[in-house]
Amino acid sequence: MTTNTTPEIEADRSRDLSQPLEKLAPEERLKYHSDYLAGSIQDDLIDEITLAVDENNNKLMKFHGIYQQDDRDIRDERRLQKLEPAYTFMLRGRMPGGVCTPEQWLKIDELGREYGNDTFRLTTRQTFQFHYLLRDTLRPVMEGLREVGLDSKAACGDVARTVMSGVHPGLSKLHKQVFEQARIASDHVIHKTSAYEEVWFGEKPKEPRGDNEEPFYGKQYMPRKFKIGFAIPPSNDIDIYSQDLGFVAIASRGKLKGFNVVIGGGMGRTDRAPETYPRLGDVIGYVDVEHLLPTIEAVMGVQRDYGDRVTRAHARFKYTVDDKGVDVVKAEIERRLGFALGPVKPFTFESNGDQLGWTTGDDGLEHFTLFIENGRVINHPGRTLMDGLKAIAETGKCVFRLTPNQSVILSDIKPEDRPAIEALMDEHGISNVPTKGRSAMRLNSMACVAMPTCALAMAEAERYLPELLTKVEDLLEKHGLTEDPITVRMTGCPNGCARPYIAEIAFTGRAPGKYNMYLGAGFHGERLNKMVRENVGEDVILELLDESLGRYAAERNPGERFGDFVVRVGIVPEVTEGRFFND
Ligand code: SRM
Ligand code: SF4
Repeated sequence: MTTNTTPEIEADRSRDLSQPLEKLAPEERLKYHSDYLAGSIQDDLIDEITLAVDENNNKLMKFHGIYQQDDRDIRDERRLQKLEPAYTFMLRGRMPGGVCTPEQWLKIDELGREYGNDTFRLTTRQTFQFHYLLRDTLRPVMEGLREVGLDSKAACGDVARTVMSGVHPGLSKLHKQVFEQARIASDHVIHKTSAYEEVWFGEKPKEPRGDNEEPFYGKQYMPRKFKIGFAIPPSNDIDIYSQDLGFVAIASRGKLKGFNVVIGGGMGRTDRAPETYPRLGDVIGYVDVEHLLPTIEAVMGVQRDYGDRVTRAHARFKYTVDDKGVDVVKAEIERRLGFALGPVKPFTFESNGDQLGWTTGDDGLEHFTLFIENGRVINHPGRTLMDGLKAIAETGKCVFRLTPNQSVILSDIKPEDRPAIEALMDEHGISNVPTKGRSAMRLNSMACVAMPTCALAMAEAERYLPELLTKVEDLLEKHGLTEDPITVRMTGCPNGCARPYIAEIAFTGRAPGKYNMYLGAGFHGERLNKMVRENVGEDVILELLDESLGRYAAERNPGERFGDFVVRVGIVPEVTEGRFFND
């Protein structure tokens, strides 16, 4: 680890890696003694007494992209019957920039049908998840993914997660160049341990795992998860200000030159714990493309060495940035880089949503962004989404690009292939046209998974938001706002997996049927929203929406966004600066 640090950083080493292990969080000891994440997972996979794994292996399996869960819909019933919980596993794949070949899509579809209850889920970080996997099916699923060049490394755990990248290839000449950098970054930050191959594929490591197993991470990996994303203006689809480390692409005459560097974003908070809070990242400077990897190492290195390893709730980079101060952290990054960051280059964002429907790129290729409500790929009567996407993948005529808004772009379609794709979409009832039940607000909505699989959910999200929106759509119709894009996001708890704190309207779960309600974020994710009602049910939510949407329809300025309007007219009170959050 680095020894020559900036004086300010050196003055506060109370929580860094130099502390004795016994003073750190239990997870730090677990990682240290885990033989680089192998633990005893292999033994647990064949334990015949239970269908679960033990607590430590459960934590280690997260680094392999797997979470143990139980079906919360039947938890109480099983407890009464004195049965162990209905244990299943969630497996999250790694998919930098969300790019998925038709062959990969078909394999994900096949595995979802065979092992995952006939469904799979697209996530807010451009990847896919299976739920309901039984422990015995984890290895076949891993093998299936491997057959098509996919894995679940670093999809979870205290490492750099799936790297996000602006998704739409038709919107910018820069897309290909930026995606390539995102892919290189993803390969660079991925953890190197051979434990993954050993546990899931029975491959013995060539050498015993020793001190060089993880040249960057070491035995204790990062203090917590670390998230990296690349945005391509004017689209802020990846919500750059919510990333631990973000890169805003800067170009000159269509050629990628470098990136503005954004540090310290994050969403997670805990109710009634003001020491936890969402934070928007700070734009601290500019680097040329050739300095991308050193910059990532420098920024991650600061968090690796100075992040809090005692209190996990305080271990995200955003708290390191606030505790030390942005300027101090920036100076330490520059010291590690050996040069000063350049001045921030101008850029403009317009939206953090997806551009839905058909777009034609400069190269003549066509792209169709298909809205997938809350990322759930499943068949419904009259809308056989899973079958339709499978049929489209079978044509082999498009690339699948998973968007940061849980949807998919059927991309790179030759004009002569478009009629065949459209015919399949029609056949399976897939369409984005904003009509009743397809308001622009719904098309700009996201909900996290929540019940019944998420262990942390306190209220419904994915299963409830569509129903709530149907009621809100009556209000939209009443006020003539059906076609106005307004972002709305819901999560089952305050952790913020659907990035609710940067939605114009947001709900975070408090208890069954009860939500905190937030209003007033910026349309392109540049301003946090603010809590306007605490722990309220549907009646209060609809009443406040009726009033504020009604006023918006009647009193807005030309082109004014809903989030800006509710701030301007004081429905969201006490705004003193552009970036705020206060509950
Ligand atoms: Fe998340 C934990 C689902 C994106 C912040 N998140 C979880 C877990 C694994 C619950 C758990 O720890 O037991 C959820 C699994 C539910 C399930 O049944 O599948 C879960 N998070 C998701 C997904 C699937 C939501 C979705 O509907 O798409 C997203 C998967 C992304 C991916 O592909 O990697 C997901 N989670 C996010 C995001 C958004 C983002 O990264 O852009 C955030 C906010 C950004 C951030 O990290 O600050 C997010 N998830 C959290 C947190 C709060 C972290 C914190 O700093 O406090 C937790 C809880 C934790 O880590 O302790 C969490
Ligand atoms: Fe679970 Fe909460 Fe994340 Fe929703 S926001 S998936 S309820 S952890």
